[in-house]
This record gives sequence, structure tokens and C-alpha cells, in this order.
Amino acid sequence: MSETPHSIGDVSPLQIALRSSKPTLPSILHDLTQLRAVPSASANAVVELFPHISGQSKLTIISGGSREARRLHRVGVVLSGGQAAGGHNVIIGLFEALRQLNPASQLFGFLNGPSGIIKGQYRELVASELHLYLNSGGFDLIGSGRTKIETPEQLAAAKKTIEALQLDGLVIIGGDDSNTNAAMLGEYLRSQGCVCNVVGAPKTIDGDLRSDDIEVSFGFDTACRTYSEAIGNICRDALSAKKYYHFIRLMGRSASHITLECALQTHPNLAIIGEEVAQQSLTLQQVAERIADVIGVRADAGKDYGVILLPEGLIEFIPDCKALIKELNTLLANGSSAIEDVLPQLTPSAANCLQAMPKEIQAQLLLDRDPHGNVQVSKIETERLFIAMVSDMLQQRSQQGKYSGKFNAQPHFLGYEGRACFPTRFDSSYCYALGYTCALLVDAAANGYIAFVKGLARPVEEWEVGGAPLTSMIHLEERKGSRKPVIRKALVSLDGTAFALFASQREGWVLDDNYRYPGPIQFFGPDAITHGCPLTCL
Ligand code: FBP
Repeated sequence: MSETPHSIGDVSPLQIALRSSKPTLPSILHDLTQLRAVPSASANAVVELFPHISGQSKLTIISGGSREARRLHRVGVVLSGGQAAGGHNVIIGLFEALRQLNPASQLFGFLNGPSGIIKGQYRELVASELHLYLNSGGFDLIGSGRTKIETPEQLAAAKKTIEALQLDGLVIIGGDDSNTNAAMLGEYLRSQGCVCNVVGAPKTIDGDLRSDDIEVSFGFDTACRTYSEAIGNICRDALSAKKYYHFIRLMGRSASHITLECALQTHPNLAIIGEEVAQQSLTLQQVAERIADVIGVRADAGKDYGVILLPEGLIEFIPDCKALIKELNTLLANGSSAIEDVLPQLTPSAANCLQAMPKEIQAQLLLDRDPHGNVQVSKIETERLFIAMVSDMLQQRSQQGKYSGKFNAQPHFLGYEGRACFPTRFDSSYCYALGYTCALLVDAAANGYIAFVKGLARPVEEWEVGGAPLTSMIHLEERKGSRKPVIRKALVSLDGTAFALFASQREGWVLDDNYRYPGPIQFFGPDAITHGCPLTCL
């Protein structure tokens, strides 16, 4: 049945329109037959843990190659970790580029994340199915998962699957932990004489997978625009009703990139940036006091409403909480999980920090870590913790005659709704170009690389593409109580342009209700509304 704007079918009119809206490609990717990957002059150092994939040079894709027929490729693709808008476009771009390089090339999708590689669960992806997923959100085409491929048995099982399928390429679409996995697998395969090339694509709404070449991970723009629409709406509600303080916790695990971007998009009365809290070594109490101060100043001006943004990972930036979490990670990795088991094993300062928190937050801090050893910050309701602390402080200030306002708070958490929505035009084109780039890196036999597309503040046609050695991003970090090689998380730079812009404007947002309303993501319409990149990338 054909859809019209007035019929109710299984597929919405927007879904239909987006499926047939081909993303723009950078000019360099218009004709793949003449491209080549050129190494930069300097190579990265050889790293002891990665003898087979370190010591390689960055690759830039340029035109000027021969027109010789390209090799036939058999490539596997896997989606790893949390959803991020545009993942399907990476797969579609990869498929199309592989077919352009050689029409007989085949692409296999591993099901439900890296466990699909270990268990040999996959299916071949074909054009007739893929076209239904163009510009769609989510990862439901093949599913995703957080399983790590790290034990000798898992690595051997992955190799068995890769060899049985005769893959010469494996594309791992993931964040920092998943790309660490990509490096480990690439290293292992070469050490075992397997010819498959492992290439990563930078995915995560958190925006913390960045380097000189990776300006932002895909999904960040869409997530921030989705949250900013909601924050703008909440700001307008606050301004209309004038009776609530909205405490909005924003997803983003460790780094505060999402909070910074959303603050620039919406101009809330206060936005806490975790990296600044860490730099100033603020305690939990001091962060709560800072919030109470803003509420107090506004109350003096007759304003008992406002909007406060909190990054999901804030708790890990507060030095006393960070030390507590580190101790808890080790205890949990060793099997303790009940509060009565844990408390006596903590140092006195960590025990005090835990006991000062409400019971629900204590329980949330003791929940299982994810397979990579991370605290599941999405389950820790810091917005409620701060509402409780600030409420107590304001009561005390009121008794001391230092506060005369009314404090009525609403907690919010914006997270999952920003991960699987239709991508922005930016993420749509960015992901499509990343898919093409992954294909070109496999074609260049690049193993242990992550694809990049850069120059993102410029028009799409001018974007540049290439691959960076994964080992250039790896360092040693404590995970589950021991030192492990992982890709370094890129935190908000307090010396960067984006933070400087925020710092120069935020004082004005405290008292003046200078809210900005970005509105919904628009795919069709004037360029000023549909095009653009994250403000933190400008
Ligand atoms: P990735 O790093 O895998 O992209 O996931 C990021 C994230 O969305 C975080 O922002 C959030 O804290 C976490 O995933 C939630 O994890 P889960 O999906 O397992 O609940």
C-alpha cells in the first residue's frame, strides 16, 4: 500500500522520504577508481604490546591512483557498544564503496555485536535490504553488543570465524573500548598469520573519541541536537510557569562534551562541566553549593525557576567520589557487591563519602560494571542527589535568613532517546563518508587503523578522508583493578575554543533568561536549518 500524509501505515512518511534521500559525499569520494592511500612521512612508535600493528604511518586518501581493476573483497562489519545515529549509513557507505571497487565484493554483518564474531553468527547484507535502512536511526539492522574479544579463547574463536568466511577485512564500528578491541584483534590476527585487515570507525554519542584527525565521533551531533530540542522546550516551560528548577542530567558517560554542546545550543542558567570540577578539585558539597548559589542569586531577583545541566559522568570527576569509585571497582572485580561487605573494606575517606550519599545512590554505585569495567553512570541518578543536597542547603540558608525563595525541583535524564533517532544531515553524510573510507582502507590492506573524515566545519564536498593507526591513541589505564591498554578518552579541553566560548557567556545566563531554542532536527529545508556541524567543532 502506498503511503500518503493522511494514511496510517507501518512506515511513516518521514521514514519513506529519508530512505530515498541520498547523503552528500565529499568530492574526493566521487570516483573511487582513481584513489590511493598515501602514508605520511613519519611513522608512530613501535609499541611493545602491539608489535604487528604499531610503527605504521597515518594514511590520507588522495586521487591519482591507477584505474586497474580492484581486488574482490569479503568484508565483515560489526556494530559495537551503545547506539549512535548514523550507524546504518556507515554500513551502507561501506557496502556501496566495496561494490564500486569490485561488483562481486561481499559484506557480512555480524549479529548482536562482537559476540557475533566469536559465535560465528552473521548474515550477508544485500542491497535490497540495506536501502530500507538509509538515514534510519538505531542499530537494528544487525544489532549491537558490548562483549569484549579479549581472552585467548575469544580471540581464537574470532579468528576461526574470520578464516571460515575468508574475510580480508573486518570493520568494527565502535567507541574507545570497541576500537581498543579492534587494535587487539588486528594485532592478534597478524601474529597468527591471518591476512584480514581490521579497521575501526569512530562511533559514540559521548564525543570522547577524538584526536587530531577525528574531530568528533558520529552520533554526537544527533544526540546533542535531540537533547537540545528537549532542553529548549524545558527552558520555555520554566520561563512560562516560573515555578520549577529543572535539573537535567545528560548522557555522555565520562566526558562532558554533550553538556558543553547542549549548553552552547540552549544557554541554561547553569551547566556544570565535569572537567572543570576536576581541575578545581571541587568536593560534592562544593558543587552543590555552587548550584545553591545560583538559585540564591536568582531568588534575590525574584526568580524561583531555572534550568541546570549536569553531565552524566560528573560524579567521576569529583575527586572524593572518583577515589571511592576506584576502590569500589577493585572490590567489585574481586566479588564483593553488598554494601555490608564493601563498607569495612573501604578506606575511611571512601567509606565516609559513600555513607554521606542517599541509600538509592549508594545502591546505584554498587551496580555491576559494564564488560569493559566502567561504572554504569547512566544508572546513577545524580540529578536527584543534587536536588536532595541543594534542598537541604537552601533550607539551612533560609533558617539563617540567607535565602527567601521557593525551591521546587524537577529531575530529568536525557539519554537513550538521543542515540537511535534519525540522524541529522551532518551525521547522515559523515557516516556515509566513513563507510566509504573504511572500504578504501581495507582495499589498501590497512590493519589496525581507524577511519577519519575531517574538515567537518567546511562544506561536505571539501571533507578529507584517511586512516590513523589505532596504536597512536592507546595508553595504559586502570580497569577492573589492573593496568590495561585502552584508547585514551578525549575529555573536554579547558583550553579549547568551545570551553572558552562557554566560559565567556555563562555569567550572562545565570540571571538573564537568555534561553536559546534550537528546535527539532530538520532534514529538509533551507541550508541554515538543515546543515551545520556541532558548535563544539567550529
Ligand atoms: P558507547 O561508548 O558504547 O558509544 O556508549 C555510550 C553510552 O551511550 C553512554 O553515554 C552511556 O553512559 C552508556 O552508553 C549507556 O550504556 P548502556 O547502553 O549499556 O546502558
